Amino acid sequence: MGLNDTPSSERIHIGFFGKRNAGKSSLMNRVTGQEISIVSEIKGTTTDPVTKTMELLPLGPVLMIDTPGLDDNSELGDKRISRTMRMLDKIDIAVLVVSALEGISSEDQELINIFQNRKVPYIIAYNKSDLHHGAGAASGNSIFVSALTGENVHELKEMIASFGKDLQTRNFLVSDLLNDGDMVVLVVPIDESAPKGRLILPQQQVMRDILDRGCSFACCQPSELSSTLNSLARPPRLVITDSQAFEEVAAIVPEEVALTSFSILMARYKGDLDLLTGGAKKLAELKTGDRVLIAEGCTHHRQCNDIGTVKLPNMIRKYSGAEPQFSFMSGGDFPGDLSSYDLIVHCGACMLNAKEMDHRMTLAIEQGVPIVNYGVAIAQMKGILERSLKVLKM
Ligand SMILES: Nc1nc2c(ncn2[C@@H]2O[C@H](COP(=O)(O)OP(=O)(O)OP(=O)(O)O)[C@@H](O)[C@H]2O)c(=O)[nH]1
Ligand code: SF4
Ligand SMILES: [Mg+2]
Repeated sequence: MGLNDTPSSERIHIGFFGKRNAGKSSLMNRVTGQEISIVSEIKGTTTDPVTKTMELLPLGPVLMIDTPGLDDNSELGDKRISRTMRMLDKIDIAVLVVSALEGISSEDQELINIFQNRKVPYIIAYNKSDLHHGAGAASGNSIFVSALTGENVHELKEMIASFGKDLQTRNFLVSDLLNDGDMVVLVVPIDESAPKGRLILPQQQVMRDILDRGCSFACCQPSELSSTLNSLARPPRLVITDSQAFEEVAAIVPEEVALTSFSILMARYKGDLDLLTGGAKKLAELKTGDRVLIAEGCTHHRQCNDIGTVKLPNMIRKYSGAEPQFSFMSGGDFPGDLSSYDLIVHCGACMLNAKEMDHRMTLAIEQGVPIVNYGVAIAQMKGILERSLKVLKM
């Protein structure tokens, strides 16, 4: 990801699904205007999801995802299908590509049922309209297109954009808590877990949101916090700290100044803060032998380092006074069956889009398993959760 790019987690995800040879790759190439995905007359050409970021006006930044055909019955095909199904967890809008010559097959109908069950808005694109006489115009959520001639591809893009409009009622990270002219202090410890030469995504996003609101911020390490606060003409509206420095920062920031953490703001932005604070209560109740799933949204976790694997389990042992059994998972792996767990502790999900985190939380709710995230869990165990939630309730 370049510095100037919108991160994928903030983009609307648009997936192309359908049978092999329906023309998914051809159509995605047409829509993006680039030869991103390989096209051939051989069935099963696309074997792994292929993605392309683009600006889809008037919608804004999107991520286009081409998927393998879902009608492959081989053993390898089963793996592809499960990977494509996992893709569905993060799709905001689906384009079902159907050959206009063949019409909707049973596999297509199965996909439609899945879209409907998961409430994913979908468009049916009848492709290869150049070969099909009597191809109609767009109606409702279906449209006749030709990836070969480009017919109606512009209309398809407009249809996608109009389906996406409803998704744009986006949440705010912090700007809704601020008034004109407010000043915010950000505390960013630069320790060995900080990436070299840059700030991490949640910090960048908070800064951008403050700027968008026309407010300002000062940013310092914990060791400079006292002097930074002293240098201000009046107390800041809010102090936002990295969770790991929470205790140290809480001791410095006067009680009457609002204090919260990047990860609590992130939890409110991406997730269901009530659900996560509810899940935090379970930490104190854990017993020896209880099963705790620690789940991370990406595998490279440069930003998270050993928080999930080392620091959190140690904190949890100490806080609960028990020896729970920890399991770890990262990246796209998130089990559909959570019933064997007593608690799920999820990372801040900065690399996951809201849709995917939503899906994970829904699984936890449906199966009655408490879920908490790193930031909320750390705040709870350090005894500062209440204080950091206060500003959000005003
Ligand atoms: N005539 C015509 N041929 C098309 C059109 N779109 C795709 N094709 C052809 O259909 C064949 C399959 O196209 P792909 O885009 O590879 O299909 P796919 O759905 O991605 O297939 P898999 O990756 O195998 O699942 C290719 O030979 C394309 O040239 C179209 O609009 N009209
Ligand atoms: S918060 Fe989760 S998604 Fe973000 S870097 Fe850490 S492990 Fe990856
Ligand atoms: Mg393909």
